[in-house]
Amino acid sequence: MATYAQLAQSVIAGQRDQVREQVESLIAAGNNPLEIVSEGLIAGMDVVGVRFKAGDMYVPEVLMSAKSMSGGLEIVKPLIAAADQKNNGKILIGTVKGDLHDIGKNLVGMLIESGGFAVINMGVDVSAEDFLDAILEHEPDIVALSALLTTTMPAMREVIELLQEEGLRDKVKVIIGGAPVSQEYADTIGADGYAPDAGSAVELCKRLLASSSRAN
Ligand code: B1M
Repeated sequence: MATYAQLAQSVIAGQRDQVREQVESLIAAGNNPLEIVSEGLIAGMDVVGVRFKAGDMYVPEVLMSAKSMSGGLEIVKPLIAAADQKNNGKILIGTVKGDLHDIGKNLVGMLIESGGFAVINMGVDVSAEDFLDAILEHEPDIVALSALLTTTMPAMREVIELLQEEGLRDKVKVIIGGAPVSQEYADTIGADGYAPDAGSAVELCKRLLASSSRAN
């Protein structure tokens, strides 16, 4: 059986096939899928982030690591999503305009789904107008916005402002997350909540919908 450290190392090295094999062996040995994600896949990606920042890794290598991580996530997804199938509400999730990072957003979407919510994943580089169109079409309870770049954080404010202009702000909750985002930023732009990680995002969705159903 692979170890979490070996799995993290394969993510760092961008070895997609090896990552998939190691995830499968960890699952076969009875390891918890969420622990495989946090102790192996995310742990590897954290090292990639540090090396990328230090200039020891370049974009093509980071992309290989990202693809490896996604390959591993594909395998654990059905195991996590099968955890709880009841329908707690509908969540629309996307990475905001100008931002192409999707690993964290997909992980958040996956865990929210496993928390019993229906999830519509809009992908990356989603403009405020596209969020608006999707909100009108799908009527979600919550919109979850992800941003990984300080330069794309203002696009979250644009979504909230557009909803205000269209008179829809009180029809849908808006929550935000991503490495550079904070509770303080959520308060500044008038979001309904902030979650630092995927697990907290599930709790936040549950809390927000419980309080809105009490208010109705
Ligand atoms: Co980029 N990148 N990147 N990158 N990249 C970061 C974010 C960076 C911090 C690296 C660094 O310098 N240390 C830096 C941003 C600096 C800043 O603005 N503060 C950076 C940069 C600068 C860039 C480029 C500009 C580089 C360039 O081209 N010169 C460029 C921008 C492209 C663009 O978006 N327009 C770029 C490109 C890329 C790749 C394409 C190569 C690749 C993305 C591939 C992909 O996503 N498909 C990439 C990657 C992989 C990273 C790092 C290394 C890893 C991100 C990741 O996937 N982490 C990242 C460094 C780092 O964060 N350590 C970096 C794992 C993931 C599980 O965590 O995404 O944080 P995370 O998600 C967490 C939480 O944040 C939270 O929950 C998740 C799970 O717990 N969360 C939410 C996320 N979204 C949420 C939404 C919610 C709630 C919680 O809704 C309510």
